[in-house]
Amino acid sequence: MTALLILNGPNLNLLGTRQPEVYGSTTLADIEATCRAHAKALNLDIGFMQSNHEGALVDEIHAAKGVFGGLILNAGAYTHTSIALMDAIASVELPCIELHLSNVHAREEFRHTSYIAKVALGVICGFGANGYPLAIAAMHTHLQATS
Ligand code: DHK
Repeated sequence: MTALLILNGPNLNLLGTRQPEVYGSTTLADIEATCRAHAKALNLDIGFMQSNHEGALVDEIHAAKGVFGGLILNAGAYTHTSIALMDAIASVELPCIELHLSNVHAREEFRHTSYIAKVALGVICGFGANGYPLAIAAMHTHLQATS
């Protein structure tokens, strides 16, 4: 299946104006456009969504099964708290890349814990908006290798 779902969690709708010194000045709409261009070049279909609500993200992960071959998830602060998201990813058995704009390991201690990493193929963080195309490339390579 050559489609992947890019999910964005709480406060990522504010990218562009939210703490630009941490998250950069690229908006989520800009990131989506970049993702779509990169995916098209790789002949991949993508879904792209953002929600501030944990349950909505869980619902999207459930709905991804059978539709998408992989997930790229920037769960925002839910990364550090959400057993529900971890369980959802484990339940659908889709490969998942955990993504962050900032280098969470160079930040506060509470950002060093990730429930998502426990069920993720790998983690990309610290490369700003460029992490999204990096994650698409990594998932593309993984899906090709496993199909
Ligand atoms: C985004 C958030 O909203 C934070 O809660 C995470 C992540 C880091 C990011 O860097 O993309 O701790």
